[in-house]
Amino acid sequence: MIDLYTWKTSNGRKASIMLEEIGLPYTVHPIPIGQDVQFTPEYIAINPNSKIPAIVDQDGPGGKPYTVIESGAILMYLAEKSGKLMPSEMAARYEVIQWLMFQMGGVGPIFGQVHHFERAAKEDIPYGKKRYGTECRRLYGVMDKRLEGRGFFANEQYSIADIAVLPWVARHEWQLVDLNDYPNVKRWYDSLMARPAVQKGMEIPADA
Ligand SMILES: N[C@@H](CCC(=O)N[C@@H](CS)C(=O)NCC(=O)O)C(=O)O
Repeated sequence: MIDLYTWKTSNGRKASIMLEEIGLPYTVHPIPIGQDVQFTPEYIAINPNSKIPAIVDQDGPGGKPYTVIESGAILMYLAEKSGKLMPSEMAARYEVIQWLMFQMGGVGPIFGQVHHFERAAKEDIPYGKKRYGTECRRLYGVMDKRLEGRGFFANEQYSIADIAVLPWVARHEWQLVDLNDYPNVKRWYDSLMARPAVQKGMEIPADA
């Protein structure tokens, strides 16, 4: 059994989509970050960085409980544990890792800043909107090129790289992005959103 500590955000949903895809049983522990639950001593004991998501695998390596923080590391851990959504052959595996890192180092931080300046900032800061909005659209352009003639980010296989990017693209309206401007991203997005596991993972945490 896996304990998932999460909230209704793009990073949180990467973990819940993955858990739905691989079919491992898990218990959801909602961490409402707007109420600062991530800063409680109980949660800091799980994630010293006070961010969601985190998982505790009660049946971790050596049969002992094992905690994983950082959504990219969680995806890699669950892929290795389940033997799914990450190829074992080296070149194919590094295709997945490259695009996973592209999401972790680029899409996540930049789109997160767009969300902040467009939706959360208490004052209007045109410089922040322009800087992060421009980079966000550039990243959509990179993704559109990558997905030209490809079904998925890495190889011809659905992988944790796709799962990492998807919940961020799901917020394209927050980013003031029209997916019709990026037809390859749109095709990829529509095909993934049709997957029952993705639909279920995108609803976690439910009723919170
Ligand atoms: N690099 C981290 C980022 C996690 C992250 O930023 N989580 C946000 C929600 S999407 C959070 O917990 N925010 C709470 C806070 O900043 O206080 C990961 O990928 O897991």
